[in-house]
Amino acid sequence: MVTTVSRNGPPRSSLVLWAAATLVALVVLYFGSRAWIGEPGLNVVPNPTFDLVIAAPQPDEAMTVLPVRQSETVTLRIRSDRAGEVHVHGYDQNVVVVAGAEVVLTFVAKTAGIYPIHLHERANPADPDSPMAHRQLAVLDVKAQ
Ligand SMILES: [Cu+2]
Repeated sequence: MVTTVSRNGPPRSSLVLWAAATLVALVVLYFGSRAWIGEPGLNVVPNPTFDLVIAAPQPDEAMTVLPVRQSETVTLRIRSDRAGEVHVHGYDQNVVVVAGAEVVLTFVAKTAGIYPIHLHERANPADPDSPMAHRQLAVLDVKAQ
């Protein structure tokens, strides 16, 4: 019995590996270049989702900067240990939060600038007549296109 093997190029398994490696390289280049378009040193991803956690005794993310490019969709995933309302000042975006639940707020970052994100809650949660407190959770930094 004679077995004839003919090949026109590298074995098939080698071709699949090269194709997969090339695809991975292209994906890395594509997303790498997109991240690179932002300001140097600023990690800006397209249409970002940010997780905000509101936890006792008070939010401690006041200086957290959330970088976004203008015209992109921003999603805030918010988990809270208390009742209140999260407000993106300047964009006039609000969402009610309750203790133990996660809520999602999505909007388009139409205008460039710096916008504070606050938790609005009663200064004294035990007193429903106490004034509203504005506790800063983070800052939205919308970069002009
Ligand atoms: Cu406020």
